[in-house]
Amino acid sequence: MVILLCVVLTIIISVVGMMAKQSIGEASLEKIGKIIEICMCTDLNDDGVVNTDDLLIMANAYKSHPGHEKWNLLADLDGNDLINIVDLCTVAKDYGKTV
Ligand SMILES: [Ca+2]
Ligand SMILES: [Ca+2]
Repeated sequence: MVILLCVVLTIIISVVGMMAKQSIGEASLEKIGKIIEICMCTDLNDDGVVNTDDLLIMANAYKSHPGHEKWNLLADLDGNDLINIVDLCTVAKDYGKTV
């Protein structure tokens, strides 16, 4: 579900980007794309920064699946119904990024 949302957002960003290139600069479009990517995916607590709080959310849900008491849909970044190393590495990759 999260992956589908990210894909849809990526498509929207691409379309909007093509339409908006004439009115705003290339650097601004890149920044907007990064903001949306961070907001929707790896900034799990939506506080504007990817940091240890997000990693803690991931750690609390680690090895969980739908129906498990620690399941957290937000932490399943690749949408495979399992919180695992792939999801953890995705957050780690963005560590320190801010909106
Ligand atoms: Ca965060
Ligand atoms: Ca996953």
